[in-house]
Amino acid sequence: MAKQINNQDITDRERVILVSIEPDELMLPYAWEELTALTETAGADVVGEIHQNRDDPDPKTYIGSGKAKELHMSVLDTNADLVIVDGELSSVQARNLEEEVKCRVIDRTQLILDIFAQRAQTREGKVQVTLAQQMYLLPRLGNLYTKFERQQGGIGVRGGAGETKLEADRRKVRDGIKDLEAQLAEIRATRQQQRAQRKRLPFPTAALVGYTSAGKSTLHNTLSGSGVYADPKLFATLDPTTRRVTLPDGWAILLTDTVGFVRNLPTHLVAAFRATLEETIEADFLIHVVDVSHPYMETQMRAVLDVLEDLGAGNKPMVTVFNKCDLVDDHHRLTDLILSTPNSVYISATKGDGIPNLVEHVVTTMEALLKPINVVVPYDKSELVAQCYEYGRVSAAEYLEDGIHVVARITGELVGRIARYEIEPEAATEVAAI
Ligand SMILES: Nc1nc2c(ncn2[C@@H]2O[C@H](COP(=O)(O)OP(=O)(O)O)[C@@H](O)[C@H]2O)c(=O)[nH]1
Ligand SMILES: [Mg+2]
Repeated sequence: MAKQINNQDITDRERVILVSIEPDELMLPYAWEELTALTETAGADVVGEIHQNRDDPDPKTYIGSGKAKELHMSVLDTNADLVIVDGELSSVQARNLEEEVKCRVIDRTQLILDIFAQRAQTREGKVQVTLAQQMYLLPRLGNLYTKFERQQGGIGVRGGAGETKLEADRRKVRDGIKDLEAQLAEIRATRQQQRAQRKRLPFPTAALVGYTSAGKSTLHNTLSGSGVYADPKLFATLDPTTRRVTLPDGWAILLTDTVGFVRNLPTHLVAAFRATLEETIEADFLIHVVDVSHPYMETQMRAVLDVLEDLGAGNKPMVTVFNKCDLVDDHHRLTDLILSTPNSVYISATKGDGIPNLVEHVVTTMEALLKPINVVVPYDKSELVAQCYEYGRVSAAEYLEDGIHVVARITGELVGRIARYEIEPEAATEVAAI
């Protein structure tokens, strides 16, 4: 079994200073917004930002030494615990910068890996993230040592005499990677089976997908409010990113917030990222949140749809939400988008504009997923009838001698439990006539 590496870089509510060398002025606000959203997703607070405009990072300290001094002052002023650099650091840069600012320094990749580690739920997801963490570590091992590598072991030690500590460590990590890859292959072989066994809830479920900082978490909060769960036991097993959303007529869906797509995701993190999206495969339908004010909106939408397609979630019903409409002055553009995108709405998650319209679309999408049933449920199984009321839409119910006759539309999961009491439509009229 692989060693589980969980959330090793960031702990709750750490105070973080962000560092960027983004040279493109147009992109800088988006870079800040994204890195902030990622930091908050990891559970930390941003207390400062330091920018240096440069095309290439400084090979020794990432930012120039003058900026590094400024960063050190900023760390002292804000009492920060951690610095996060919006790029990839070599271990030389990380070590030098840490010495300069007297504070822990991590890069964007470590931050993303941290979030993935927090969010991965399935065994496959966890193994996938551990694998990405090991791959990140491997090329950085060399620089963790001084140039005087120690000789390790002697005769009889695996690897033989003369193997340096560095070589031994690299070998250990490589062996670990091989082992994780083997585990993945084995998990994939049995995946279908596991999915079938997983206990599903009778609620319709939806997942929020879209780019980081599109506004998924804001919308998740807006929609779920602080609803009290009807059945605490049922929800005790849910992960904290899933909440119940009560719809206007009293029915509910379960809504999961996902990590979100990341701008310029390092390629070696793609597999781990996909593993965190597994809940979207389980969801009955998707809510695709798009930042309508973003200059690369179309590219981002395309990327999201392509990955969903690859994951086998391409055919799921989807509501497209053009968010942050408060930042768009061109009203025609918004209406054109709505007209050219099926089942779409525009909203402002922060201002609350368009939320009732979105809820209407959610309701219609959910209703289309319910399946019709016509059953006579024996009295000793009457809890099934209660569930029809709670999780579906009951159009008729009648207490008969041998059971409760119910005509309703319910979720696929509940259909599985109740289908054996199904009656023929003709039989139904007979029953009703008695
Ligand atoms: N102007 C504006 N900002 C928004 C809106 N929705 C979200 N934001 C901001 O966008 C940033 C990212 O939002 P967040 O919900 O964390 O995005 P996520 O990464 O998709 O979960 C936050 O600063 C939000 O306050 C909106 O409708 N209008
Ligand atoms: Mg979020």
